[in-house]
Amino acid sequence: MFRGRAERKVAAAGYDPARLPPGQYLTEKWPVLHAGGVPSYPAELAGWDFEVSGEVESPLRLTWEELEALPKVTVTQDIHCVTRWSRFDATFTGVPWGELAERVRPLQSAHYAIAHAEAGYTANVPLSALEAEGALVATHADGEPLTPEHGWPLRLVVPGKYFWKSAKWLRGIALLSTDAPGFWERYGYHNDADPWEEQRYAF
Ligand SMILES: Nc1nc2c(c(=O)[nH]1)N[C@H]1C(S)=C(S)[C@@H](COP(=O)(O)O)O[C@H]1N2
Ligand SMILES: [Mo]
Repeated sequence: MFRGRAERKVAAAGYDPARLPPGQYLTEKWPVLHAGGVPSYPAELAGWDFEVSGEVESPLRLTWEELEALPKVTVTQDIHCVTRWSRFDATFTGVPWGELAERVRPLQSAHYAIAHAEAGYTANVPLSALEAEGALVATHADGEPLTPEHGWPLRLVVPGKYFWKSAKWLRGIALLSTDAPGFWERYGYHNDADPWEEQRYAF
C-alpha cells in the first residue's frame, strides 16, 4: 500500500500517507525558497499597492489599508514544492479570490490569470485555479503576519498546484484571455503544476 520510505515516515508522524503526492517527502519545518533576494519595503508600506487588472469590467487598485479592510478567511492546506518537500496543514489567512472577483467582475473573455510579484516574478494559472476553494491573497500564515522571507506583506496561495504558483511579495493579478508563461514556466517548469500528476517539468 505505502509506496516507500517517505510514506512510512508520514504514517509514523501520524498523517495519512495518501496525503503525500508522488515523489515528495514530508518536512515539519517550513523551508524558504525563492529566486533572488527578499524585497525591502518603505515604512507603513507607503506607496505599496495591489492591482487586479486585465480582462475585468472594473480594474482595482488597493492600498495596503484598503486591502486590509476586505473580508478575510483562513484556510488550511498542504503545500508541495517542486523540489520535493511537502508541508501539511499550513494555514493561511487572507482575502479570498471571490471577494476580489466580486469587485472587478471578470469578463467572459477572462480564462487565465498571471500573478505579478516584486522584482518581476510571475506565475500563471487558469482562472479556475483562483476560483477553487481556498485560493486567496494571504497576509498571514499560521496565525501570524507573513514573515519577509515567506512573502510579507502579501502572497498568493493557489491550492492544488506546486507551490511555485503561490507568488510571494504579490503586487497584482492580471486576468488574460490567452495563457502566458510565468517565471518558472519559461524555464521549463510544467504549465499546469499538478503535484498528484507530478507535473514538475514540461519536458
Ligand atoms: N516572488 C516569488 N514568489 C515565489 C518564488 C519566488 O522565487 N519569487 N518561489 C516559489 C517557490 S518555488 C516556492 S516553493 C514557494 C516557497 O514559499 P516559501 O518560501 O514561503 O516556502 O514560493 C514561491 N513563490
Ligand atoms: Mo518550489
